[in-house]
Amino acid sequence: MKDTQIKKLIAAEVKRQKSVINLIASENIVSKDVLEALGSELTNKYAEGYPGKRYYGGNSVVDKIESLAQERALKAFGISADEWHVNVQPLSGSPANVAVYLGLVPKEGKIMGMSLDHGGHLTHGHKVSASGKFWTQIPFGVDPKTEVIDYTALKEKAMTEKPNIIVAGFTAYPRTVDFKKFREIADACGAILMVDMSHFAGLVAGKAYAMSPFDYADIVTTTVHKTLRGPRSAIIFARKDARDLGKAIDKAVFPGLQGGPHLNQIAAVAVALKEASTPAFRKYAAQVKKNAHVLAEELKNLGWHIISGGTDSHLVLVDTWMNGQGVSGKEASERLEKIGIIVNKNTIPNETRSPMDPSGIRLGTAAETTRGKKEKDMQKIAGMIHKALSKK
Ligand code: DSN
Repeated sequence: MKDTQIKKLIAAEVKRQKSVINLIASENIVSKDVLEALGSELTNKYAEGYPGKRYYGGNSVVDKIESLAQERALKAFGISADEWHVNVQPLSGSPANVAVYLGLVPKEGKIMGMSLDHGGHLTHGHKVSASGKFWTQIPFGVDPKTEVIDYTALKEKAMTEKPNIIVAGFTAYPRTVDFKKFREIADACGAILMVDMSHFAGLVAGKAYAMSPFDYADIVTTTVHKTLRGPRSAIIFARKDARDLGKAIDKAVFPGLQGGPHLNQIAAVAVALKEASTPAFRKYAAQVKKNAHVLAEELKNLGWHIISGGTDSHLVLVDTWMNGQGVSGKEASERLEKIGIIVNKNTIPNETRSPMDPSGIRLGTAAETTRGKKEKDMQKIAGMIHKALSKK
């Protein structure tokens, strides 16, 4: 690279990444093949439209790439083109979710999504996101005692509010989401059921998540760069039936929200999806979950409040503040960074502090499991976390 400034900064970031224990639940470490596709000449191509229906010439190769990414997306999740439509163009998770609302929820309609401080995502209808500015969020949350989703309260609210769409999914909820219950509630109130599986998509592909959202949802969205271990990107799946949801989604992605697809990114998605369809990936997904379980149990045994009492996924939410007996999430994250452990501060259910200095931290095992870490390593890491957070 001739640009020595950027070259040096990339080298510095690679060095930083290699020198830390990465417990950011939404990050991972992609393969060299994924990087190669991302850095390819495919970035030079404009191809507004979809395979076979483009607004530019010269698409003989990129049409094949996009179609292959679609086929591999179906294969990775064990579903078929007879039942599911796939759009691989969303640039990332937030535009993917907003495209779903743009396509399927009328102006000023209602999005029922988990509150941010209970583990939901900004694009599940929070007021600072486009999803909460153009549509109205009907929030749901967790039971204050068990810290797991309160399905009874959710159903009551859904029946009263009659949302247009219900979003099952999270960024900071460690437990299995019961898609069957969500389906029953969506049917009872007449809503579309969307699952945002961004965080646990790798566990679904690797058959390590307790349920498959594809057995219940109308729409499934996912980012590709978390447990699925691909490039920063997203995919929308729409169930094929008389409603033709896929057609509305395609129109919402382009021309509704985006311009030309990023074909280098789509090629990298295809590479990652092929990797996620292998027996090795299945082993990886199982290990991600085992590692998170050990991390949660160890920290719990060391006296920390683990939200919901544990985890069923790659994610552990730790209350570090513990009503003033511990340290805030910001302080915890800073102390951990000093000893080379990278986490993110996070709100916890019924948060009493501010999002910039909340009560907890979120941990995830996807990246360190890619590096080959096992249960024993997690015990050691839990000890390091405990020591750093207990210092007076
Ligand atoms: N910011 C991502 C996460 O960390 O969960 C979701 O967009």
